[in-house]
Amino acid sequence: MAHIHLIGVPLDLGGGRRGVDMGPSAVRIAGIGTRLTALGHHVQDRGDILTPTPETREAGDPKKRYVREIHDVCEALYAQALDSHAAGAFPIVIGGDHSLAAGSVAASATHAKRQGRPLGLIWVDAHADMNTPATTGSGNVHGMPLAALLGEDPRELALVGGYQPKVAPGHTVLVGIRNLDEREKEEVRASGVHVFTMKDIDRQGAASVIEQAIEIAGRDTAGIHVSFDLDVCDPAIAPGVGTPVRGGLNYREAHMAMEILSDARRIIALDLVEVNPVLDHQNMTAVLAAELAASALGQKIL
Ligand code: 4U7
Ligand code: MN
Ligand code: MN
Ligand code: MN
Repeated sequence: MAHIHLIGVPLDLGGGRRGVDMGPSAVRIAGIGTRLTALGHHVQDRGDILTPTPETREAGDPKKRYVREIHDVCEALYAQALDSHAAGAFPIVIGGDHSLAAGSVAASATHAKRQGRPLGLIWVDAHADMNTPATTGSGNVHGMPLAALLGEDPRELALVGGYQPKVAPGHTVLVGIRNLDEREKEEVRASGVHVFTMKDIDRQGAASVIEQAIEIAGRDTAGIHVSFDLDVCDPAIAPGVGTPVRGGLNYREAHMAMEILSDARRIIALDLVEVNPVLDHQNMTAVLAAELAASALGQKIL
């Protein structure tokens, strides 16, 4: 049984559509805490990281909107999540937009480094989030956190925790990808990360793909951080996201991915991001997020 720390990050500065700041509340209301407690885990809700609203700030550089504020939130999250790791707890970070991963993954990377080994990262998303201020069309920082974790841009996010990079491309795996910007495609190809697109999942099956992802991210690493963007799921089961893309994981594929990750016993942290209650139907995307957390933490069908 695990000690689980829930950390809410009502960050709504990295995306283009308002509402993801309500994600942490929605996922709590969907019962994430009681679902995990029912599995026998000890669950402690650490509350929310204080986050400014966009209406009270200036966006600044149009190629990396609100990056200073996002940096500050990521540093605070870094400290909180690192605290959880140091206490032997398993942090579940509930977003909030995906730019928060520059803080949560940094904490997992530091925790791994303290054990003398690198971090494995599985990025489950319809998008690659590997834009930089030089390649972005939108200027939205939630399209950039993986670039920051692998490299040096946007530098405000790359430097969270005081060092860079956080992860090596050889230990980084993208799963479920189906929507890349043209210039972002070049970045992804040049980076050397392992990519399993939706086409790979269609051809090889979700089980095989997730098993390969665990093998790659788990090899010689201290553990695996899973950063799960709900938009990887098909909009039919996850309508409450800011950037829906057709042709995503179905209900069982999403759960099976989490079940296989749980069985492998290598995950050390989980992000659940981009839940947007304003665009949702009867909180179904938040309920899905809460259910997926339970599957990732040991809920068995039988
Ligand atoms: B998410 C996008 F242009 N690539 O950069 C961009 F298509 O965290 C989308 O995965 C980014 O939800 C999506 O703005 C970010 C766009
Ligand atoms: Mn994302
Ligand atoms: Mn996405
Ligand atoms: Mn700093």
